[in-house]
Amino acid sequence: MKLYAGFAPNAFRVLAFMHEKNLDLPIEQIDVLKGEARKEDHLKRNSLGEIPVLELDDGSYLSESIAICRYLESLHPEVPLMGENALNSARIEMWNRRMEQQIMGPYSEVGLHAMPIFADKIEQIPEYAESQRRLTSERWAWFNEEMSDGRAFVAGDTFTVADITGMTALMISGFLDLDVPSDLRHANRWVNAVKARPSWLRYAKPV
Ligand SMILES: N[C@@H](CCC(=O)N[C@@H](CS)C(=O)NCC(=O)O)C(=O)O
Repeated sequence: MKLYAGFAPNAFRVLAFMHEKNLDLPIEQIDVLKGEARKEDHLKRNSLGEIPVLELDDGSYLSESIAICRYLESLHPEVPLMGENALNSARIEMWNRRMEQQIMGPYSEVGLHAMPIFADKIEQIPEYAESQRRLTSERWAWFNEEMSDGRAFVAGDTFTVADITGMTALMISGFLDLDVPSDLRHANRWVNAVKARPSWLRYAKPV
């Protein structure tokens, strides 16, 4: 197996997931900023022209960060990051979706609609970028309220893939200069905890 990845938020999701599981795979670097993900070579791997992509031993490809994480979790159940029983897995899935849609979503939209690199990918609407920018604060306020019960991580007492998805939003927030509001005590407690993870220290900046 080989992972096509690079310094980009969704690639971070898989790289951090592997790091948390102490899992090593050969990695081929794709430079998103240089447009390498949209080149013909890579379009053969993923018709959407995106990373991450996992190349399997039979030569086929798997895209979508969460699908790749799911596959790696099945092959390497230790350390479990996606749950260990029906209810626990469902709760982690619930929180992963929430972090993806409620927290990471607005950040991704700001990036897509405001960063020059995406100008030829979608029709950028600056007003929409601004409204999504404002929405990030509202969503963090919601998250802060959720975390006010004192739990250590997004889905409970242990670190899971839902935290990694949240960390991905933090990575985008760094590109956009759009931090978590400093007065949100519980949200910032979580931010400090995840920013101390080895996976963050290793992959949240270019390597
Ligand atoms: N839904 C996909 C999203 C993948 C994606 O958006 N990848 C971005 C990097 S974060 C990309 O490769 N963009 C390349 C480009 O737009 O040129 C996933 O979860 O893997």
